[in-house]
Amino acid sequence: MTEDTRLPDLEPLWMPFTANRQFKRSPLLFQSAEGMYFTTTDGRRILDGIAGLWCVNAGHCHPRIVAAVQAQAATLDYATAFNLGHPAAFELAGRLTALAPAGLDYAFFVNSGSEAVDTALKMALAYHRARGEAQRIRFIGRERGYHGVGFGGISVGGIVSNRRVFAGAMLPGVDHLPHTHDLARNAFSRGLPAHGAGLADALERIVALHDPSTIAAVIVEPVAGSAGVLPPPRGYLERLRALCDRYGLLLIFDEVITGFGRTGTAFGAETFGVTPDLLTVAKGLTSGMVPMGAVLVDRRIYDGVMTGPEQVIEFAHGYTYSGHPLACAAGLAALDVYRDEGLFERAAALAPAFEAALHSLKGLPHVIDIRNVGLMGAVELEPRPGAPTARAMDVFRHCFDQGVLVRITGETVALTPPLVISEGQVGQLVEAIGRALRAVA
Ligand code: PXG
Repeated sequence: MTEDTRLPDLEPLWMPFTANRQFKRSPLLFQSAEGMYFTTTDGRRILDGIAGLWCVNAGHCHPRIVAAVQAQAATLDYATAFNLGHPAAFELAGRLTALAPAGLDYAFFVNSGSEAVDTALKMALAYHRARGEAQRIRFIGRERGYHGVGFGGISVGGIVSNRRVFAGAMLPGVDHLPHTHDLARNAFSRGLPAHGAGLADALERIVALHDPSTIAAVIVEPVAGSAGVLPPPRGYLERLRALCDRYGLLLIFDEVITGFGRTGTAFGAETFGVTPDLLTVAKGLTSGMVPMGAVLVDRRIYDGVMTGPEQVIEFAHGYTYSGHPLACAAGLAALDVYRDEGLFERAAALAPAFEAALHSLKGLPHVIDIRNVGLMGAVELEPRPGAPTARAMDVFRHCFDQGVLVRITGETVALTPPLVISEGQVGQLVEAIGRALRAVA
């Protein structure tokens, strides 16, 4: 229990993905935010190295997004998206599909990345069934994949600790590709690693094992995010695409993290030149201002599902808050900001300096790998013997004490700053990590 009387009682909140008891003994709370900075309840300014949680791509409290949400809240607070609607939802769908790779011509709105993933999986089943291939019910995910926390998402996901407790209750018929993390061959790669395209060929073995005609879709993150920033080996995504085409499987890219400029273009699909059949987004869609996700869908899939009598619902799926007016207002304003401030181009322009700064940490104590693509970066540490993740947690705390927020996933320190970051601030982030690494050695 906290003794700071300025804070409310912390006990009643069951915190997500948090060691609750430890946190409540030494809480860290934010009071406000602006641009690249948070301010804590005890008045410290913290440079945000992780865009909130890979989402605030336009920087905190961007005035244009704030104004759009405020105006929307005072005009139309809520409108159901079932059999009714409001113009902003249709407008945002048009803006998103225009931004997406050619062919992804439809958008379905949800409220989170987890919902986007489960929606995409259901769309794959609906599409195959509508084509008379109802036996295609299996999904293939990937080890170390993170696809949110719905039952679909944890089933295709490959983060062991997120699955363990629920292992008996997941979707049946799911298999996993091997992950692409290969320290022996790829450590300290700059950008996409050279080795590992052949790991995609495991799909051929998995497909043969289960009979290709039972598989609905393959889902991967173009760059695995939560598993510690694992950029795809050169040629890997192309091979996955070719194999999916060969066996009639849909390819889903989960771009909840890689969407909206993170890799230097609108989507990882564009950066890596591989177009999926379904593409999930969330986070940066509203620059984190209002919860919202979406599935961007190939025209073939939409057309395939639009069958049967016209008065009958074609896809029995949706959420009370699908296309919520506040989320749509935030999404439209965020897309305006990304365009008018050239933030995707800015991310691409800054990426070489980001890469150079990050790789300057090579040689510091216990650094066993450094990875980067666009404005995503990771420094992997050697685990402390007998105390897994403890070293990385110490780095987190040292950085925070220096006024810098980084993200720890396992033994990896991740950086994924707002796209408005300056080169000087990139330097500050990396210097703080460097000092922390020396201090915790
Ligand atoms: N897919 C991907 C690729 C994600 O990264 C989700 C789906 C789920 O989104 P929601 O909105 O349901 O949380 C995510 C979420 C981390 C971290 O630090 C990353 C996420 C969530 C929490 C922590 O790595 N990504």
